[in-house]
Amino acid sequence: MWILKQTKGKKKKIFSSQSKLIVSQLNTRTEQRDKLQRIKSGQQGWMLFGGSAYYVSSTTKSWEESRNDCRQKGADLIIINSEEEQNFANQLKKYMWIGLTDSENEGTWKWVDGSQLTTSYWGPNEPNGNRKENCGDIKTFKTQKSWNDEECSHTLSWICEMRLPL
Ligand code: MMA
Ligand code: CA
Repeated sequence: MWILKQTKGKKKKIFSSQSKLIVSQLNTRTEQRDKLQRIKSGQQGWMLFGGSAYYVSSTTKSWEESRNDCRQKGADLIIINSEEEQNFANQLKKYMWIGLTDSENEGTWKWVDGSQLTTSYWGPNEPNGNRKENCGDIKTFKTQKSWNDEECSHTLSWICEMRLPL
């Protein structure tokens, strides 16, 4: 809504606080749209696969710090919920953190969105770290069963996943 303000006999048009809020919400939405557009166009180094965008780091960090980086990008560590997605991640041929942890309850592996692990792709003899290794990574990527449990403080590359709006 416009408001007409009378200042020293002069009529002045100003925005009401409600209008200002709408303008700022529109600016936020415009920024979000443009950011998504840059991600979808491949300009930002994200790869598109099956309705998500993926980002593979070029540096290494602990699992927690890797996760923080993903979240700061509006994403999270990858959640692998299909064979296609597992194969996609493997062919990147990188030893890297994924969004799996059993830190909360030893032996109960969960994805970063809180969902239970259904189909798993543990490498031979993995997971083997018991209470010492509570974070998941892709390690033996030459075979489909590539996951390993690792000490969370270990520094590795990581892969973020951002679900894209339909
Ligand atoms: C490393 C470490 C473990 C993994 C073994 C497999 C020596 O430890 O990555 O998590 O299980 O290698 O050989
Ligand atoms: Ca292990």
